[in-house]
Amino acid sequence: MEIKDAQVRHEDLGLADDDLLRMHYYMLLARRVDERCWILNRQGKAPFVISCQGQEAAQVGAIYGVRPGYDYLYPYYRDLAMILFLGQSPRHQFLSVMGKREDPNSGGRQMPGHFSSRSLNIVTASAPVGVQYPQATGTALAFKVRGEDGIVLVCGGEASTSGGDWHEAMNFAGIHDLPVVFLVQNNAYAISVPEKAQVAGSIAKRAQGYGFPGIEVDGMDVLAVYEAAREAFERARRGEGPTLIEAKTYRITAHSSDDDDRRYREREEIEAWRRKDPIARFERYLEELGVLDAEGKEEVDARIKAEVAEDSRSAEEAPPPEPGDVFGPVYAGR
Ligand SMILES: Cc1ncc(C[n+]2csc(CCOP(=O)(O)OP(=O)(O)O)c2C)c(N)n1
Ligand SMILES: [Mg+2]
Repeated sequence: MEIKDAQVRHEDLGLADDDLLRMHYYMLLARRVDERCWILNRQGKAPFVISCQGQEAAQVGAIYGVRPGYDYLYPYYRDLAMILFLGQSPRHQFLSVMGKREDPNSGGRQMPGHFSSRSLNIVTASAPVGVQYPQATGTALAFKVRGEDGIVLVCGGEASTSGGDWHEAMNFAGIHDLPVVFLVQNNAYAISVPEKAQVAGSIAKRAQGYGFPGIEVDGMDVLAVYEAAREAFERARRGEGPTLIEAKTYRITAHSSDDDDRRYREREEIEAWRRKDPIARFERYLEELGVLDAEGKEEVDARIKAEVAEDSRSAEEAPPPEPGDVFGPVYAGR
């Protein structure tokens, strides 16, 4: 299979070198935090891990045009790179996977991947696949009713588009021209179910039936995703309504730490996708530009690894929840 390097060029998008380095930093940070989570899992310290590996370009490319704390994000469980970009720290992620009391998402009571932050406008998902879509659409309606120019980014995997919630949300957003962007991260599998057994036709083309644009984009190219998302956000801010973006990507790891993917996919397939790794691909582009050479790459990786090691260590030392915390914030107090 031919590997194409960044066909979208940053100059055409008005991005400066610093933007490129920032995108690279968050992609690599997400990868290193994710890898550390698997180590914590194998050490018996994190009972469950669900990964973003392979999807970092789709996530950073999309979130880069979101205004933290103003626009809203309805993420799904793989969106670690988005969460880090918006302002949660690696320590927050480690607190979450180890179920610690200080976990900012739920005080250690939810499964990992249920990201939330009031100050960052990240709204937690419920566990059933796809429930975030109508909720996100409701938030977009609120922006419209208030006459504010906020936008909502809502994410899910390709299998979430088989659920009724996705179609209801798409339809409602289309009727009311709501400022919501649907980002489907099509990673080719829903646990063991391959895309061809899960998705009829094209996801991107379905948007046409709901009266708004649907775009298919190379989800391994951070700049291609950035371009598509930025156009979608601008359209939403102009009051012209929703956009659907289908980012074609791949899940490099097993579905979760509870899944044995040797049962349903060939190692060669994973290796072929690893050769298209979105981070390595972007690094080749940056090297070609002269923005990041081998030495610079090593320096940033060493800095990230040190940050990850320190945050992991300090999260490990953090206390577990108290037994009484189980009665904590479930219902609003009087
Ligand atoms: C309604 C519902 N059915 C089944 C599940 C179990 N489940 C969790 S994730 C998942 C796969 C979803 O696949 P996809 O939407 O493609 O996202 P991916 O995990 O591939 O990123 C399934 C079936 C669930 N959480 N909710
Ligand atoms: Mg999938």
